Amino acid sequence: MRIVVLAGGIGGARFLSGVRAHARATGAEVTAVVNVGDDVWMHGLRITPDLDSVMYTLGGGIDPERGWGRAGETWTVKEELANYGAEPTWFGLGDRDIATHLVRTRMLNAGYPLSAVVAALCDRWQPGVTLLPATDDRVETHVVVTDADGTRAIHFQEWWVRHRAALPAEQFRFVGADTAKPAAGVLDALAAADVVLLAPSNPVVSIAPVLAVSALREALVSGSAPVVGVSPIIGGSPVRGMADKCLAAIDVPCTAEGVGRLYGARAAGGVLDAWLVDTGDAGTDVPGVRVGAAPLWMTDDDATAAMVRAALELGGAA
Ligand code: FO1
Repeated sequence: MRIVVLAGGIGGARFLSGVRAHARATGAEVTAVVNVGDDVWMHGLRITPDLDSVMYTLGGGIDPERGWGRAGETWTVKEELANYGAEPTWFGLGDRDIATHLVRTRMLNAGYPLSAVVAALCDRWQPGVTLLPATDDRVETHVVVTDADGTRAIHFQEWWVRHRAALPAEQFRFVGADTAKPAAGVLDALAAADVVLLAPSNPVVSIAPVLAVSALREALVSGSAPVVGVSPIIGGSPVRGMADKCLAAIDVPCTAEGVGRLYGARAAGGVLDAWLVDTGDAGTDVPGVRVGAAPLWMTDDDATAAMVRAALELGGAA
């Protein structure tokens, strides 16, 4: 069986670890199509947070508490940059992590597409799934905010890290999405898929920027593979991160039902065939979508693998 997973960063990485566990037990092949909307230039280096969270998590290099960056990290370069007053000082680049960004930036500057960079980095990390960026083009999530300086769009990382999403987001813009094309390998993976899973990632700033690549969304909705989403909201709260603040910004209720309706039924212009919610949200109703319930707390790989099996069964792909 060929499984394609659309995913963001930290929650997506944890989910993919369970998908990989299921694949190892069943011989399935897994391709992860990962959000690039968080990507950013910092100190002249191209940073790709969601791709790195997935690569480090599946490759065994992640710092498990943070969910980003490397385990056993040191921060000497960050401190030295701060001593020079080199802004931004609010974004932490670890010494080990910087090596990844240096290799990436050098390859991008040499003309390699991001998908080739990811493949090269994964040569070292061996994540055990095929890792693809949603697009090789520049798509960045910018957030429209208003504060004493007036109304302006700031990069997602500034909103998320510098302001801890405390500035109310008025709008999310996926800059570049209107002309971005799916990365090399993405359309082939979707065409060959037996099932497509939407990871329980942030629906607004992780899954939406992936679906904003129009040819990717088109391939998803016109493909033959069932599309099964896994709710990132349990009992009205996000499993992790600040999905509640993102959903509030677009007036979507922070519920499994609200997110399921945001994604919508494939037959009604949305993308879902099925929607897996936590057992506590079993009454969820999404018109035109088959709703199933299973425990959604990703406490370890076995628990997550059980979620994956439930999602595959719900999609009729087990
Ligand atoms: N998150 C923080 O809260 N503070 C940081 O200083 C920070 C630095 C950072 C560096 C590299 C990287 O790949 C991720 C980093 N993140 C940091 C996490 C990042 O903002 C988020 O993981 C994603 O963008 C949201 O999913």
